[in-house]
Amino acid sequence: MSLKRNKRSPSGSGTFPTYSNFSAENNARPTSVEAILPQCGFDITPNVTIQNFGENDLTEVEITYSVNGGASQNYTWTGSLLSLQSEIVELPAISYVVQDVNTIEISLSDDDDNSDNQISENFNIANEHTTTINMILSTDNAGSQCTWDLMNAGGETLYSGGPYGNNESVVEQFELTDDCYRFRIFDSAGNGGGSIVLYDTNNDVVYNSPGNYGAREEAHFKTVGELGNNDNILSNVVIYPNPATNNLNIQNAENSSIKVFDLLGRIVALENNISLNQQLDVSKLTTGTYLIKIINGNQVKTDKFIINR
Ligand SMILES: [Ca+2]
Repeated sequence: MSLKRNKRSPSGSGTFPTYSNFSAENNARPTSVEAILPQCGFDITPNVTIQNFGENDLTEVEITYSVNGGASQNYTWTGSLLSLQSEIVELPAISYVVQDVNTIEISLSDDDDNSDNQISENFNIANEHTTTINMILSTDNAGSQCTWDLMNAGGETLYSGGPYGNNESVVEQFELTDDCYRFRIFDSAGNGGGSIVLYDTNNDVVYNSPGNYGAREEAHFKTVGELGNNDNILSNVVIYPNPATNNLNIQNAENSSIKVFDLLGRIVALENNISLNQQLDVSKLTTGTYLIKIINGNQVKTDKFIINR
């Protein structure tokens, strides 16, 4: 079905043009769910984009959502969206029991077209790392804005640090037991800070940022004491450089497939049967954070990398 859009002159003080000839008068639809990074099972606050796909202004939508088929929560969005305008709605935190693969299902209240009211998104359990984690943090010219913490799945803070002086280099080592953890980095001014990397004793990166973490970012990871016993043929995979500019090297993943996703979950690169020292051309990817999934048989390794130019 094609949709005719008759553009009229913008009216009122807004600059958004008005459209007409929609098949429905009152019609909202969810267009995307922001990708959810691997999780330990802490409450999540999903972000869903809703769009007015009807003729009339959209002022209220009831959003119902649940994770892994658990208890539903409702949230009533109110606002004002003209035809085709959209808005990102941050839904209140929802608790759930984490599984290897998790699904959030979101639906909007009944309107003139209920066929487009549902959307869902999958996210994985946190990646596995060794029980010793190293952190290197470099503060910028505003080290007093920088703090961080590390919490176990029970919600207990085991390590924390900051605020710091300017242009300091901070090195920490976390000795952990088998559990799932949440690391968080904060900037009290909301504009990020210096670079930071967390990595395990196999040199696998747990979290890495050149500093553009805004007010905060977080990374979840599981620890497994016996990791590295070659039961996972992807445990020696090395992905570098990070941040990358034009090429990304994927080493020790011979014959695997790789898929690269943007944070909206869209596949932006795909390569099958890769070589031992595979080079992936990422020159066409825009600046930002990406997920790379390496698949070999039933083994999967997921990592995050940044394109920075
Ligand atoms: Ca609808």
